[in-house]
Amino acid sequence: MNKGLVKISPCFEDVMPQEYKELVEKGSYGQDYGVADLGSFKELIEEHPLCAGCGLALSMRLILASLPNPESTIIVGSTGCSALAFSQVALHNIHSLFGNQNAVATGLKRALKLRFPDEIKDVVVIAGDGATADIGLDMVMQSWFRRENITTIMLDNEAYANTGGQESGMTAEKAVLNMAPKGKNFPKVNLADVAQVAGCAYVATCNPAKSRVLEKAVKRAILAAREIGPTYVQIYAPCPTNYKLKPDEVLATVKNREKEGTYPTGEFISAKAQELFESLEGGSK
Ligand SMILES: Cc1ncc(C[n+]2csc(CCOP(=O)(O)OP(=O)(O)O)c2C)c(N)n1
Ligand code: SF4
Ligand SMILES: [Mg+2]
Repeated sequence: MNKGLVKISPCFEDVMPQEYKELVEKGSYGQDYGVADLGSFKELIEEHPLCAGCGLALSMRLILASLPNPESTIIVGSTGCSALAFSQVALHNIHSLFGNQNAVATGLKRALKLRFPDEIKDVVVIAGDGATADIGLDMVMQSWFRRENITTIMLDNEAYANTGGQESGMTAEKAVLNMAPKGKNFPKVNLADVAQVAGCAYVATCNPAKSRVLEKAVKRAILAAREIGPTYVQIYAPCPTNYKLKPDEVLATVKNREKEGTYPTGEFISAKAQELFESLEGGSK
């Protein structure tokens, strides 16, 4: 994408929302922007359909502001709450059938390499925990085993939120949800460790309460996927609707989970990724 595609036609200038105008004028296209620049523009504009306080909405806003190359990034989404927000985002994105996101991203990345061998095209999957750790796990794992140059970002709200609150593999043991009224019987899947064993060059767990940590993880993951191989970022992004939190309790919940050690942030950096990050010498924020 280039700025020309989001430019406002003169005849619509008086009806376009202010925040869209700000995105066109001050957005990150072609610049080394980061989460600190949010406030002068929003990559995800306010009128998105996600619930008030949704951890996904906040996380997506931070992810989108952290992309090192937004105009040449293609997001591959999957069915679930996050998919509903993409129509409010001025970036290339593809909606894939639920669970197929890593297969679609793999084909896309390979095709882009052939079609544009001299250009950087980042392919980034953004999908829910159900799409990533359960129904799409086969495709996720195959993309890691085959060392595909794509980044997978899981928005982990620990539930199938969009379908009313079923438990997912990422739901914590004993957690009670609308459609898991007796509490979950099994432990939470440790997909970050699985990603490491399956060949990811870089793995991070983070949350939207630490926006700088999230930004660094997303940038590192995308840069390492470009040069080395698959990368995985897992973001704890609670769902206030299904977990019956007030909208303003979401960030406190994230912080508490980190403090009590039930959802820590962390990184795994392979030797090759370490070499790459050192060679970049802080070149991008
Ligand atoms: C192939 C297929 N299977 C099942 C569904 C129903 N479905 C839609 S969203 C969803 C749950 C999504 O959960 P998750 O990936 O965690 O995203 P969230 O809504 O929690 O953000 C399911 C099971 C579907 N749309 N397509
Ligand atoms: S149901 Fe939960 S995850 Fe979905 S939009 Fe609402 S708060 Fe967000
Ligand atoms: Mg979910």
